[in-house]
Amino acid sequence: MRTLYPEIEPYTSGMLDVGDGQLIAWEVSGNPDGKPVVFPHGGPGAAVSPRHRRAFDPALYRIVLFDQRGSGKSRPHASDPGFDLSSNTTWHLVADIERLREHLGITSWQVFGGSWGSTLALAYAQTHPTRVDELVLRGIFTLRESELTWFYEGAAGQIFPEVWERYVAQVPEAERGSFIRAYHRLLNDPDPAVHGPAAVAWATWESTAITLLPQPEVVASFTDPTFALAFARIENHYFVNKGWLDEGQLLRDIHLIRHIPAVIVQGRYDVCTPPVTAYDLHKAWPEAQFLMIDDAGHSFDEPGILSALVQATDDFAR
Ligand code: STX
Repeated sequence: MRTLYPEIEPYTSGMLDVGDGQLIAWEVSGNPDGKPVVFPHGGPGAAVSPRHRRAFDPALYRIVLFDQRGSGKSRPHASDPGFDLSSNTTWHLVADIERLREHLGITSWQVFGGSWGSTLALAYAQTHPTRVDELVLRGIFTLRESELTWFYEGAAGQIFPEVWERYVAQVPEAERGSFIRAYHRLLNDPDPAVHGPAAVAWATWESTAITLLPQPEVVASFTDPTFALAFARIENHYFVNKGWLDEGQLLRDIHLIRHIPAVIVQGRYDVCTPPVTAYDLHKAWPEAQFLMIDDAGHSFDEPGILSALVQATDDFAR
């Protein structure tokens, strides 16, 4: 089993102005002359963490982490009162990654994304295929209707009924026809007594269901009220808008990137983004290495997932 590389600090960092009043927080760690890799984080609306640097050999990689618009250390933050989500779409994020690449003087790079990060990695690669050296994709999510319905409208609630019940309890009975819709109203209500508990319930549901075994410290970190509000608002905004993607678009357009070396890592017991999507991607893209981890859930930190990811980054660097 492979594990994370030792802790490292960034050797440079900054805030990139991407327009629309948005500043994107970025950092670079590892070897300045190493192989470039960029890490689109999950959610959308989560953030990068120092642990993410450690999926890459710091002697071999130039590791670029950034927080997407409205998330993490980027500013303004989606928890700010009156935050405007209108310039926050999949295609704005794709353009931001290009802007960051140019800002750092990188010709092309590996793209390493899990969960929503896999969605964004696929969208970026299909838009700018010449800029992508390899793809490492984990916990595949393509934002199809069936994927949203599974996790946010009730089916997955049968696996974690006691947590699902708390997600449902936030929504008045008359609005339970679509929880994504109902949460859109709650999360964007200006009253903190309305949006606050809704955000925590949304983030509790998702963070509980992403690990194979209970991880109270994971739930605690993702239900911090400020983190939860940005995470829930941004995710819900993307889901109400179907990610600004045609249904099935990212699988339909695999032909644009089939020549790029890729690894797909999927946990068998991933309740958040269940294996069917990774399997659909594998069928559309048989050239990509497909690894089903039989004893893992969704999270980056599942031991079997992490081992496969580190092995993949090592293999691509050597
Ligand atoms: N959302 C899946 C996703 O990207 C559909 C995701 N879920 N939880 C996370 O990311 C964090 C662990 C990063 C909070």
